[in-house]
Amino acid sequence: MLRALIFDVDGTLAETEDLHRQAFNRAFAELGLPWHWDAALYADLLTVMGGKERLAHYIDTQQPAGAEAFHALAPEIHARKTAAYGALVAESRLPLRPGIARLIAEARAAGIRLAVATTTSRPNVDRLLAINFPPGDAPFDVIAAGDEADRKKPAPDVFLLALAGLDIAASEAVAVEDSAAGISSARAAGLPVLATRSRYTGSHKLDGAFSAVSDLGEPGQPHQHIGGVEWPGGVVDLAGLMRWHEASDD
Ligand code: XBP
Ligand code: MG
Repeated sequence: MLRALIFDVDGTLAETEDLHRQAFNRAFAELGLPWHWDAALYADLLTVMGGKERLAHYIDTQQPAGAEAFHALAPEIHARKTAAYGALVAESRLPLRPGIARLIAEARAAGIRLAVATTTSRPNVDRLLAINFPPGDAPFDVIAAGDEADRKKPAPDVFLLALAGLDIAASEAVAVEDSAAGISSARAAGLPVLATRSRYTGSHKLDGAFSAVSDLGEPGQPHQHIGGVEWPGGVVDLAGLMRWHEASDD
């Protein structure tokens, strides 16, 4: 029986990733570091999940000017990046992706529980939810985020943490993800995955997902089907997910 949906955040709930990129650039500029990440470089760096880990990977692989300052400055860079990201999300009133609010509302109405499993830091999740849900009405029963898990995606840790918080088995939930590393992480935790491709995961193979689509879709605004299970009218809704889940139990 389907009892919960577990959502990734960056690229899945919202197109956050370019704001992460801009926030890193703001932090570099504030600290006088001569580094700048353009969209093409950021797409490459995104193979490493987690902002602190991504930064260390950049220093190790690109050895940019000023790299010797990195180790002493790393916590300060990341703290400034988190502050800048929060400001950018609020300034841009970053919306949820198509179908996310609808599916969340359908799940709440049906008593299906909701969780988040993300690599991003907890304040980033809180900020996105604060501008998209009324105060005191954030829909998630469980949020597993950032360093709360021992290992970042593609390790299964953060999805296992979400499942433990929900106190359910992986067979009772569906994960929603946008990246290859996220799909691997959820699959390693035993979860079936619905993939929605995002701006920065356009080139990712979405192998391992039982269905891959451009987004959840809305009535009158159908998604594009990419692979696997297809959804009537180009819209993923709770009824369709429940039908798929029941059939996959056979
Ligand atoms: C995507 C990520 C995140 C952000 C950066 O996470 O890799 O690390 O890019 O956030 P997900 P931090 O798709 O799992 O939500 O700087 O806070 O780590
Ligand atoms: Mg993601």
